[in-house]
Amino acid sequence: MSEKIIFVGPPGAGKTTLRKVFFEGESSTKLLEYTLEPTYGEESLIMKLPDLNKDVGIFDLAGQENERWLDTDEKRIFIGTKLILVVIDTISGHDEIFQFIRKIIDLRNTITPSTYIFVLLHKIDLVSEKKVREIKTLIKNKFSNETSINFFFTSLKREYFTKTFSYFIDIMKVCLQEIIPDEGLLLNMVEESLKIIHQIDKEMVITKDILYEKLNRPEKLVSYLIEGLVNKGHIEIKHIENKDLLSLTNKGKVYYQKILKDFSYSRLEEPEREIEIEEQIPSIIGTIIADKDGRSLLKFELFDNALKSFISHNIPNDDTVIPFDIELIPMFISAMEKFSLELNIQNLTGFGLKGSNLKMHVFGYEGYTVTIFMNPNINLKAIENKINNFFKNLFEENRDKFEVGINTGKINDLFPLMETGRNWLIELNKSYQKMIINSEIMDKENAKVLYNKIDELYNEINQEFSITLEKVKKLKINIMQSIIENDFEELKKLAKSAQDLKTRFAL
Ligand SMILES: Nc1nc2c(ncn2[C@@H]2O[C@H](COP(=O)(O)OP(=O)(O)OP(=O)(O)O)[C@@H](O)[C@H]2O)c(=O)[nH]1
Ligand SMILES: [Mg+2]
Repeated sequence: MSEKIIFVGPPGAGKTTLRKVFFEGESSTKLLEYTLEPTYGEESLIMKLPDLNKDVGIFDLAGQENERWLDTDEKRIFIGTKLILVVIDTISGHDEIFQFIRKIIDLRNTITPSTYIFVLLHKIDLVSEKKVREIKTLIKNKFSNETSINFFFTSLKREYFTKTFSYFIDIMKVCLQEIIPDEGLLLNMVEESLKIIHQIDKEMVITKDILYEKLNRPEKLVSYLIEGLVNKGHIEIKHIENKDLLSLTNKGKVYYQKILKDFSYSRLEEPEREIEIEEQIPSIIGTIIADKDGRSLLKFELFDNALKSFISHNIPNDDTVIPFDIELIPMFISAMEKFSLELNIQNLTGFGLKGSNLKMHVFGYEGYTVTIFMNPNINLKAIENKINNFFKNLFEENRDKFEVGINTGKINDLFPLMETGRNWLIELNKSYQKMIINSEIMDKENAKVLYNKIDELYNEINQEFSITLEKVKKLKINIMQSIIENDFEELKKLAKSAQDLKTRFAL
């Protein structure tokens, strides 16, 4: 199986530099120092991901030949591409930027509508923060109705390097989405559910039959989700002339328009946040325990309102915070479980959902599901046993109380457990951090720091040591691959090799 990514953009925007730094292991400092020749025609390479049984072909198109790629029959090159990476220099004029993006959107819409577009507004080191903010606002106004497009602000200068690398990891993840069940599946599911809302919202009033037809999903699944959404007060059903007419309640309307964006990869909703300031996200934020029907019973949080604060968004120009109703998540999970055969899902425990700043994972226990919310970069495997043991004990020791909760809906007896849960979360975070500090485990946060260090290490090695330089390049490529493949064991080995190289050369 192979996927295709195309770099396209005006001449001199930085396409080849980005390609060489992130896919060929070259040093960013070196490439910023010595300008590359403009690209002629098209250059390509293949990134192999054996663990995922996939290859990704990466095509870099010469900016000087854009007429050829965009206005002649050669635009065929875009057909079947999973992702178009549009690289544009942020110092370019607004009109130039928007016209180029518009052109690519139109091209995508006509010849390859399922292709995702990522626009990298590159070299932000050369412009003021004010200019970046201005462009963000303009983009939001101009392109908010477009689908399957995302914008990132990037630079290869040291202070932006790790962030830009993170974007490339995200880009690769999107490119490989279908085959990373851990992160893609539930996201799709939530999106599917939101499509129901979206469809109803679009039509204002719709009969159940037409809705089934339009969504083209198993009828039972859709009706189950509708039932849940009616119970939550987001949808209402009116029975008129033998037809069930669905419409959104006001509550549902406000809610879902925001949420649709919360769980897409869109980062445009965060224009006020500066690129350098990384919000510190705790390793494990909280958990929700629900019964098999998706009714939440109990919530543990690291601190009061921890889940809400990481899952919600500040809406610009309007200080209201619209929280995502996390208690809907167990409902989605339960729906998936009930219809897993129809949806062709085999392994139900271990789903993940990645929002913009957190990731969730579902553990199944007899009669219950436990959803853990965490930092998207953590290495869950390292603490899986601890989590399992804690919940097995919890359910065993409090069986009666949980049963009362399930059977009568009365959960007062469970409340004292919240304190226990919080203390456990605090301890779990501490022990996770300890393992990281002691290098017993690697996680993605760590791996990104390592990647940055290796990119710098290149400069410290004398150019005559060409074999070592090749090793450094290879190391960079391997780290990127292992992050994409979620291979934390391999990352640990790579960290060790990096350390060896560092002690030999960074004297
Ligand atoms: N300041 C700054 N310069 C950059 C950055 N990234 C790339 N450059 C510089 O931009 C110039 C052009 O880079 P290329 O990668 O050759 O541009 P390209 O898009 O491949 O150009 P064509 O091949 O003509 O289409 C080079 O001098 C790079 O060093 C960055 O993040 N910041
Ligand atoms: Mg080039």
